[in-house]
Amino acid sequence: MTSPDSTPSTPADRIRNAVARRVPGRSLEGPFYTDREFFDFDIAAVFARQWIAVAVDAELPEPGDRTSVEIGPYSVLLVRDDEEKLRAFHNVCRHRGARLVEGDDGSAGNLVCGYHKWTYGLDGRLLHAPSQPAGFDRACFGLAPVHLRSVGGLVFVCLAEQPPAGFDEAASRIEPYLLPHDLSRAKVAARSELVEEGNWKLVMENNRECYHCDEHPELLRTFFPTYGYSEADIPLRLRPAHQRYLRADAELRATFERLGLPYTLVEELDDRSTAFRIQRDALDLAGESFTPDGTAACRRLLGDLPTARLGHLALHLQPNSWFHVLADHAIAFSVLPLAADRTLLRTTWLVHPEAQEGVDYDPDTLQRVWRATNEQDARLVALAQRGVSGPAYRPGPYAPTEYQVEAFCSWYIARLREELNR
Ligand code: 3BY
Ligand code: FES
Ligand code: FE
Repeated sequence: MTSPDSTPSTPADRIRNAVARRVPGRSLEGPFYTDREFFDFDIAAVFARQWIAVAVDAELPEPGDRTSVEIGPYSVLLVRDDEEKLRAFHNVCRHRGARLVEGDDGSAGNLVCGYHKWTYGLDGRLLHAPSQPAGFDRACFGLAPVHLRSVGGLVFVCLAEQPPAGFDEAASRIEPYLLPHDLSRAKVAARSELVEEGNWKLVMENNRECYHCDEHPELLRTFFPTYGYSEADIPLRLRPAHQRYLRADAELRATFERLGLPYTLVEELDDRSTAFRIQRDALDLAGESFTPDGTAACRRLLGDLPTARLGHLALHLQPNSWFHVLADHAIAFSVLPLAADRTLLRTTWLVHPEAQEGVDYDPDTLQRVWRATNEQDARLVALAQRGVSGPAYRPGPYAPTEYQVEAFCSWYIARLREELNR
């Protein structure tokens, strides 16, 4: 690789220059979304360093349950051990490196490698390695652990040896909002894995604004399109919706106060490592759920909450997740990079553990709005990817209502700077 003046430049130089050129308030230059070396750097600087949302507790309800998640080139094995504690390991056998658990979820007393049958306990200890010589020390070959934290039933892992500071503090602020919904005991009602034809950052940026929300007719039945607008910037055509929002919001606040539910907006989207936004927010129409008329999609309420009319608790975290937690169900979204131009969006729908499919909820009704919304977003992300991949693309300006997109990009650039200075 040579630069225009023919001095050799390394990938780190190209990334360093692009980071230095980044204009705040504008979208990122093309290579951030298209270039293989930038993608690899994203894995090193973000996905291998930060706390990454990968799953929900409810995906592994019983001891022995296991699942695996791919984070770029890493594969992480999640298991619930005999003490019901969730653990994460690198999904790599300590013999000759075979992938230990392939594919979907399952349950097992032990983890047996499919190659030469090395056998690990659910705590990662190597229990059995056939035909090794006397003196072979099994204690030296346990599975390599990965840091794991469950926050009110949402599972995060960190691949770094030394996780970034601040996560526990953020978790302790987020957890009180989540606990009334009792997500760690909830049941997975549905899951979807959508491969989007775009860079992971385009998926995230798209999630951080409602400037494009006209593309979501199903969602907009109940989701207020004024999300992200400051009072002064609300366009004329959204004023009637805003009036409805103000009324619903006032009523909701009274409910939250009465029930003692935390609801105030916490928005810490600055460049610190653990950046997040959390807020209980009103929904339109019946105000209960993401359905055509806003009424609950599931009759049994999470945590046996006393009313379905709680709007939605919206939680957005850097770098890769968002959640909508309602009275009747919750939806977890995690974004996992596959390649510079391909991204996996995992969506999980949760309901009360005793809610019965076909009796308390219809799975199609439960998923309809966000399946449609995800597909619509995937189309927009693919459009954006095609545009930014061409030579004519230049970074463009964010509108005020896209301030959370800017916050995401500036947080991301801060992570690249950290990595470049390491
Ligand atoms: O999931 C979200 O938070 C949404 C949906 C619409 C725009 N975005 C803010
Ligand atoms: Fe796992 Fe040989 S690679 S037992
Ligand atoms: Fe969208």
